[in-house]
Formats: sequence, structure tokens, C-alpha cells
Amino acid sequence: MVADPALLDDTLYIGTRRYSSWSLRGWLAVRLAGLDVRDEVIPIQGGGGTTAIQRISPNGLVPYLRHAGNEVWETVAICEYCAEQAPTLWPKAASERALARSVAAEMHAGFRSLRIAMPMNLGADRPGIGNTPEVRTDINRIEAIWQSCLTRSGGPFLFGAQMGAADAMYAPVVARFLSYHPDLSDLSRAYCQTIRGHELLCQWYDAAAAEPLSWRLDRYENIV
Ligand SMILES: N[C@@H](CCC(=O)N[C@@H](CS)C(=O)NCC(=O)O)C(=O)O
Repeated sequence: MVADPALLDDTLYIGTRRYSSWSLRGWLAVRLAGLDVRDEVIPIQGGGGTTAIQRISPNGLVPYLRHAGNEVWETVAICEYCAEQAPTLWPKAASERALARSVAAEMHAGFRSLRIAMPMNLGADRPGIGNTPEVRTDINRIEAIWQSCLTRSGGPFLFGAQMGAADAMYAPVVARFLSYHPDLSDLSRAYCQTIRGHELLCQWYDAAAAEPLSWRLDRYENIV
């Protein structure tokens, strides 16, 4: 079969780095796996209304990966694809791998209250905003997951010494916690510092800070 020429262009399509939490997850998985793909940033309009993304991506959303003639969308699918290339994205032991997949999937499917009330904005400092009982319930569950994984593995990442797919899934939660400053345990705060200090997070934050001001959106900048 002859590959579609458009799919030969190995590219990870992502949204505005300042805001696009799903893009951060997909980008981390791709970079942790060492895939040789270029990044193409499409400034998002928010609410799924970005026509440039709808034209390119099968589900009308980013991240969207084209690699080696394959196309992959939905962040958990991108994580799984990357882990096929670099199996160390998931833990080696089957029991730990099952746990890592479960907590990654729980992030993908859940924590809606947190995601709505505390949208990711890497430039924001908003202590106290979004501090509702529903958000606290989400945060309590996230802290329980982190505590369980870090205690089992010994840290500093959820499943041991290296950042993996599960950490990639929770990295935008860390970014939210650093902006919104909810009450957290010492263990959670230490984990946030570990993730923020990782060189890939530093690269992402630096690139986000260099994005044009014209990409900024009122809906993400002016939250009360
Ligand atoms: N379930 C999707 C969610 C992806 C998603 O919602 N992406 C947002 C950016 S964070 C998007 O593409 N927004 C496009 C827009 O706002 O027009 C996934 O896991 O990849």
C-alpha cells in the first residue's frame, strides 16, 4: 500500500503552549520516547472552535501525531503509541504497569471539576480561585493517587527514577497547582517541584513564555 504523502511529514500538532494542557501531555510522551518529529503549534481559540485544527486533526483537537506514516490522536493513544517505541514510558513490572495505565486513564477521563475551574495558564498566579468543594474532591483523589504511587515506587516520579507516561498525564495538573496554589501535602508539593524542574517542563515553559502576545485569549487570561 502506498502511504498518503501527507502522513510522511512527521509532525506533532499542538496548541498554544500557555493553555493547551492536552498538548503538553502528548508532547511529553513524544519527547520522552525520543520520536524524531517536528512540533507545529496552532494557536487555539478554545472551546474546540479552532478551524485550523479542525482542518488537520481527525477529532478536531490537539495533540495530533503523524509519525512514520501513522496518525494518532487522543492523548492516551499517543502515550500508548509512544510506549510502543520506548517501552520505558510504562513501568517494567506488570502490576505497576497496570497501575500506571489506570491512573493515566483516570486522568484522561476525569477530574472535570478541576479542569474547568482551574484552566491551565502557565503565566497565571491565581491563589484561591477555583477553590470549590467539587474541585477539592478532585484534588483529594489526585493527592491519594500521587501518594500511593510515590510511596510504592520511592519516587521522585510516580513510578520511580524516570519521568514516564503517568507523569506526563499529570504534568498539567502540576502546572495548575503551581498557578492556583491549593492546599497540598508536603509530598504533593515535592512532586510538583520534581515535575516543574524536569528539563522537558523547563523547555515547554520557556517556549510558552516566548509565544506571541496576540495568541493570548481573554477567556483564559481573565478568570475571576
Ligand atoms: N480528549 C482529547 C482532548 C484534547 C483537547 O481537548 N484539546 C484541546 C486543547 S487542550 C483542543 O484541541 N482545543 C481546540 C480548540 O479549542 O479549538 C485528548 O485526550 O487529546
